[in-house]
Amino acid sequence: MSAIEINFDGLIGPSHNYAGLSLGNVASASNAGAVSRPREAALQGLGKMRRLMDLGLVQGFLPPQRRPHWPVLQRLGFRGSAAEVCAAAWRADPGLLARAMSASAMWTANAATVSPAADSGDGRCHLTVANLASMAHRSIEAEDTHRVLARVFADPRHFAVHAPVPSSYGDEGAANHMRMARQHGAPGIELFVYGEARPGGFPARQDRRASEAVARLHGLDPARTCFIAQSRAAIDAGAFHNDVVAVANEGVLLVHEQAFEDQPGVLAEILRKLPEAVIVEVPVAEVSLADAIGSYLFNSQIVTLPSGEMALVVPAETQDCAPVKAWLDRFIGGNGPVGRLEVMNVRESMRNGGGPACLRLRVVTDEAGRAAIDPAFLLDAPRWEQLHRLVEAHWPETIDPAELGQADVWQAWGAAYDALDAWIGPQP
Ligand code: SUG
Repeated sequence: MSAIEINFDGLIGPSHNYAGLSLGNVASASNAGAVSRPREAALQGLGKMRRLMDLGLVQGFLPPQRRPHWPVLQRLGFRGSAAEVCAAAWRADPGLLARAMSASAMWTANAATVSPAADSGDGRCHLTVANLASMAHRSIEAEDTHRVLARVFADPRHFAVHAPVPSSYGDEGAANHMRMARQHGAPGIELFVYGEARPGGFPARQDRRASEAVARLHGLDPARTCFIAQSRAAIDAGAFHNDVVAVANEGVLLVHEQAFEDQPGVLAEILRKLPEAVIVEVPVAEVSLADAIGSYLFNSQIVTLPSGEMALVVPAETQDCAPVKAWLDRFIGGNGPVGRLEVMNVRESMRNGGGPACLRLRVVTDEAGRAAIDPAFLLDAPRWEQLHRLVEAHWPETIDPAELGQADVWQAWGAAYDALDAWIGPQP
């Protein structure tokens, strides 16, 4: 099967702001209260999409979700007109209103877990929507995410979209899942990384039982599936998702030495299940966990270019951290599996803990599967230009989170969502 990987990036929404909502996410906490720049944020994200398109890759996008999220505010007992509901929620608890206003659906690595046809029991690509149960502002994403994924991947001959697993078991989607295979289209191994929190430490967001449920739903072969405990040291250093300390593409795994609780055992298991795996382990002596997490070295995309060469798509912050930059220069300049470095400016998203890899959901499919995807969510150059213009016209320039309670702030987002909905068009 000639397979292709499509990256579906989250279009950063007009409500993008810094409310400090994610315990255990160091960037989110340290930028809490800062003024955000939603238009610039969305244009930075579009810039990344365009670069990957120009490198010859297939690029899709998922739209931002409407905020404020009225259903959750209503379920919390706020009644009246939109303005009354928001004013009352703000008076009751500004943090509560901020949670209903987050643009966090931009991080589509948390939208779902995806298993390509070559791994699943029935030869279809399976997607399970993530429940994001651990964080209040993220748990409200699942319903709309399910709706949009069911639309994008509606063809049951190629895709199966599953509802989230019950919220008693936290599931954060692809951010805690890696797939390795000789090539995208070949049968591969699937690696599910879960957390076990230390009492008094940061929360572990991924429950092993959720990962096991996803593997069952996708019909994965147990002989080609690994369940891996994330290291507590990594969680406590701020690696709230595995994709902050590891990234894989085809046969290559790039991983920090302190990513997993039983690192030697995990690496041996990977090599046993996929003997051709190439594991690049970054030693703590060269890059500390703090530098890995501060620079988001591992929150990179490794992509296979049409030439067969691999590129590493890193955030600009990696260039500001001397040990990380030195490691990258050696890695790319050496004889390793990755020959090309692409540096991206996604600083607005990064300040909330979302690097290049957080912003994308990868879907491996074949030509027939690609043809079955709703084309409204795929980009070519003219459509990218249109989306760019739409963002320039409708996204606000700045948001001060201290002003989220003011009606004119959130009312302005409505025109942006309406323009985007009109551009995407109705369900075929
Ligand atoms: O869930 N930040 C997100 C970042 C998600 C990154 N995704 C991956 N690693 N794949 C989170 O912690 C911060 C929102 C705020 O504080 O306003 C936030 O939700």
